[in-house]
Amino acid sequence: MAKERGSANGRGGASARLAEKRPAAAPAADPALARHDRAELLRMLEQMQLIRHFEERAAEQYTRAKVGGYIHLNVGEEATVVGSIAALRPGDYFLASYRSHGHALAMGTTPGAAMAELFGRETGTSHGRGGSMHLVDVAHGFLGGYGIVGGQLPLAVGVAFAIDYRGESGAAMCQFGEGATNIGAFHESLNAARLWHLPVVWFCTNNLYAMGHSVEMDSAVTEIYRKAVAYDMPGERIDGMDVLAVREACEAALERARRERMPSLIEAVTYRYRGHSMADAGRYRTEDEVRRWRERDPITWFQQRLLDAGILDDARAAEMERRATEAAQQAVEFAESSPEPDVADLHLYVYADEDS
Ligand SMILES: Cc1ncc(C[n+]2csc(CCOP(=O)(O)OP(=O)(O)O)c2C)c(N)n1
Repeated sequence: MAKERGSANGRGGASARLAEKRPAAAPAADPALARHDRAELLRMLEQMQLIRHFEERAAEQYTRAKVGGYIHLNVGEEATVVGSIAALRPGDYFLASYRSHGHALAMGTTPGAAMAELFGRETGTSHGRGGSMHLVDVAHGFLGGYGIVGGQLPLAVGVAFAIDYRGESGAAMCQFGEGATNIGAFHESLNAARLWHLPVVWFCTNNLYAMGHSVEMDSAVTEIYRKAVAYDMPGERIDGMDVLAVREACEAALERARRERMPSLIEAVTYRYRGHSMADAGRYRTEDEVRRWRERDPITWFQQRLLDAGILDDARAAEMERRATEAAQQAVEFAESSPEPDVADLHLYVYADEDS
């Protein structure tokens, strides 16, 4: 059932081919825009801008030693974040990898609570106990970022099983990198989901590298969507720099999950501009490759489409940019001025209590 849509395929050199694919100018008529509400389109742009600014401020704060542990940014991958989450409906759940600041924000976590969690402050989403790799916001349906590669996949099976068991109408969406598709839990999870007809969408963010390993170095099958064939479920490769392509593929897959109890595997091809985490010299890729992907920037591209279609004008674009910058700055100030957890509370949140 696997198919490919709108992207290059084949082993080797995927990065170069995908980077060259985009036409320089947006087409005069943009039918994808016409399928969406104007306010929704602007909201998606606004979210991508916020995520970009939040991430850049987070990186800056990390270099000032305000953030402990590691941070993994999804700068460059914003269309995969916003497109997939825009496809969710109330009652759906989302699980992600450790590269999940943007996911938390798109799910509705306030920038202040997300930044405070990075700073390890009491006002963070997990009272500062989780940090960057373990953001979680159950009230908004965000069931967490996970530091163990692929650790979220078996959990998503459990969430989808619970949805079915309780007779709920939603679905679970589970994001992970392409590196995670080489571990046992990926295969066990897809198998169980298909076998038990669970309402789950597997969303692979293929940014072409797992730390310093290119996809060609670590996966026998480099077109990740084709791994769906092994579990007899639909698989699709999409352009992860195109927020609307991501949203539409995810909407279709979520609908299939909710109505037909048929899981799917979506592979969104994208690129992280920054290093794997903050300490990464990036010797495994060339500056020219990074530059070519930056030319396909998902935010600039989407904004230009909205300008070309008359949905946005320059003044409003500048105002949106200003608001995103300000929101990220306010998040830093909120985190900075928030209290550290009290040492007397050290024992809290180790085990769930009956109310949680
Ligand atoms: C089980 C496990 N093995 C190894 C690691 C170390 N590690 C952290 S991220 C990473 C690469 C994962 O790459 P990918 O799944 O493609 O996601 P990306 O970081 O590119 O978003 C590795 C090997 C880990 N966190 N967990």
